[in-house]
Amino acid sequence: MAIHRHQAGTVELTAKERFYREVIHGLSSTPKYLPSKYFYDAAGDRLFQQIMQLPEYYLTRCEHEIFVKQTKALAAPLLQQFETFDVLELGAGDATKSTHLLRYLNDSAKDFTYYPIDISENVIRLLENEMPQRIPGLEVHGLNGDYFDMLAKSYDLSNRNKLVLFLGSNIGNFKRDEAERFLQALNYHLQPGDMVLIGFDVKKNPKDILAAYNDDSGVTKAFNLNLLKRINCELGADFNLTKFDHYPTYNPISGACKSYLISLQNQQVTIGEESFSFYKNEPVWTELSQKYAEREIDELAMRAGFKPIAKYYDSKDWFVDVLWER
Ligand code: AVI
Repeated sequence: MAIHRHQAGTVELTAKERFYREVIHGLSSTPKYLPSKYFYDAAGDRLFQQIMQLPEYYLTRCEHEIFVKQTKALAAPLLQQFETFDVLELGAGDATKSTHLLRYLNDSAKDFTYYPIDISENVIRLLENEMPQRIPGLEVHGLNGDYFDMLAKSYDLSNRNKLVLFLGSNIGNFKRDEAERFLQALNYHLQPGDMVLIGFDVKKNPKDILAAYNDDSGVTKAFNLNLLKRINCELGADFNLTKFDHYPTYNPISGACKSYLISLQNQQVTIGEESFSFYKNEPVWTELSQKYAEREIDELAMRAGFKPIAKYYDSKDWFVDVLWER
């Protein structure tokens, strides 16, 4: 694939070139892996919407319950501490859960602006249209781009205190050291007194966790295989999807829930000019969904320089949203 060269010899990769490079790097590694961030093309977004409705996928329902039943408690520290503020949501998606909190804050007649941040332009456009209809009077300013670039931009737009939402156990898709670095970077981009509300999936009965990533209807399998479909469509590969199976695992000690694609036979796959051999039963690691114990979450707060303020569990204690202060 041709790479674009700019003045002074700097190389700037397009999104497609980066995708290609990361796929080639992952499949050239031992053991093979593919980055889960590439699950989310239009088909992947639709499949993830279906996953969130599955009876086995408890995460969304548990966090939704927290936002519905504990709205007042979630809002209390914010209303006590700030006169005016901004609410930023990283990876806002359809903002279903945050809508409950935003409606409560809006009804409290506080002066605030909601800044949904997402890498999808489409998501931002939809939220800018929809949110004021859901919550009349809500001020919405969508920011389309990289989380930290957009966070910095939000300070250019207003220097009010921030509440940053990072919900849905998105933090679980980072390795533990990556999560720590991400939270340190988040801390670096905030001002003293700012707050973050982060959704963590907690360690629980391993069977309940595994079932969430191995649903009976096969939606999670389709979601995992869609990554190969995307590589076929966008990078001209020739993966045969019927020759790979979905295999999730959960380690109750480490809390790592990992999904793999298993090659069902010895086979050769071509991506552009590259060719890759897969042996029968060879795994390709595609996703980490890390689960945390409460003590591990507190440690993470400390290592990233945040002060824990409050914890909001659902009624089963399966999911927690933690409020930390910078
Ligand atoms: C987006 N993320 C938090 C989901 C998770 O649970 O790791 C993605 C997902 N993968 C399989 N099912 C859902």
